[in-house]
Amino acid sequence: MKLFDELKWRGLIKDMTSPELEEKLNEGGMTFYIGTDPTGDSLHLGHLSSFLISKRLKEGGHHPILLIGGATGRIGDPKPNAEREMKSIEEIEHNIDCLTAQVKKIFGFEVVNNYDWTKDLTTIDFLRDYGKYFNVNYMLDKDIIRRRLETGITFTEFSYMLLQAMDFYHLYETKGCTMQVAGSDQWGNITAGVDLIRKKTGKEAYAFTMPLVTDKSGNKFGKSEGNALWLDAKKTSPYTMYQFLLNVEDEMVIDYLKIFTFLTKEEIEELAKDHAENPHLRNAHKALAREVVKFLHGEEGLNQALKITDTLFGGDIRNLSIDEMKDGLKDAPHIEIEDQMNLVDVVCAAGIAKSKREARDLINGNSIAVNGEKVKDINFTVEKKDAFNEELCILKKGKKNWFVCCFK
Ligand code: 545
Repeated sequence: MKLFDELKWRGLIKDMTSPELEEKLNEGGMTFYIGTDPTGDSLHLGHLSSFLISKRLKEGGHHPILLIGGATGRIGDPKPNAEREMKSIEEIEHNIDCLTAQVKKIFGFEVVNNYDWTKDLTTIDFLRDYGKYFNVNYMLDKDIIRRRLETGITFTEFSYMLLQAMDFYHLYETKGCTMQVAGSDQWGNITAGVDLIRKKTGKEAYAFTMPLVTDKSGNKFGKSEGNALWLDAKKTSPYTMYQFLLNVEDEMVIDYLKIFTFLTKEEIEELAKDHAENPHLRNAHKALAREVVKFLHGEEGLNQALKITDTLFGGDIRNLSIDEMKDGLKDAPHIEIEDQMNLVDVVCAAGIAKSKREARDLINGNSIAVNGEKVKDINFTVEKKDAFNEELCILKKGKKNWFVCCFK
């Protein structure tokens, strides 16, 4: 399949600057860039889709540049509703370091920082060499700016689009970069760059955006209970990422396979068929979770996610390290117990049984395991010295109901 058709099929093209781009994309050989501001110390799942495009384009014979917005991050891309809080320089610098390392690690592409070519530009030169190319009416007509006119916008944020436009022009001049790619929220900033290049050089540059990824109700994808799913394994473990993807909405799983994996059209169509016929097998979900976790965290991260998943699905908790236990059981009920406590009381305290009698019945019925071993003795004492790392005592009821006891 040709690159353009493939991107279309995956649902990765929303707006394009010109229809010529189809052929340009298919031909290969363009240098392009995608940018991100250091507003956080890690990318999350919501950003991943547009960064993955850079890999797809690279495979199609184009040359990627990843830009970290050291300059633009000091200003803040206007949000449609309100002015951003300015971040401290220390925080921005920290985020730049984290993000640069992260994108290098995940994508291995050339990374540039726009602070390098803007920090020495004087205000006078800025106004003469760039400001003069922007009619304020043109700027006011940009979607985001229009949406901010009611609530107001500072001159600082209003100027943001000029900085992003300057970047495109700079990369065009210094690196022969002729295309910019991003999520659709960036359309205004991107076209400002295309227009600047045309005005300053008389030449045409290109861009396309991809739709922002959403869930089936149209909400931004990539948050679970208000928490972002970070690409940094220290912030979101491979297991947590795996579980999130394993549980995406059935109606969306095929779309996500197209957006987030490098599986081929044939493979995805096969999974779509399987998902339609045997939804309970969750093969499409498993493929999505497996592919994304493997891409982000390698075989090792995937194996860890699978090991925790399998263990919690009826396996032996002793197979896990203490960190894996904590990771896998972070959403399980947690209770505090004394250093030595009768199992019957622990079972009640954990809410596993409503009465001592019920607790005894469960223990007698062989339903309770402590630290991986079935306990049938109702006089059993749960003791700190037997706990994992003398820290965690793990109870299981039945096959896969887990409870974590921590000592006071
Ligand atoms: C700055 C200078 C340039 C080109 C681009 C930029 C950044 C751009 C922007 N992009 C977004 C972003 O989010 C914060 C990430 C936190 C670590 O604001 N003005 O920086 C997102 N971008 C990826 C996609 C996006 C966009 O990084 O383009 O659409 C999200 O999917 O919102 O010369």
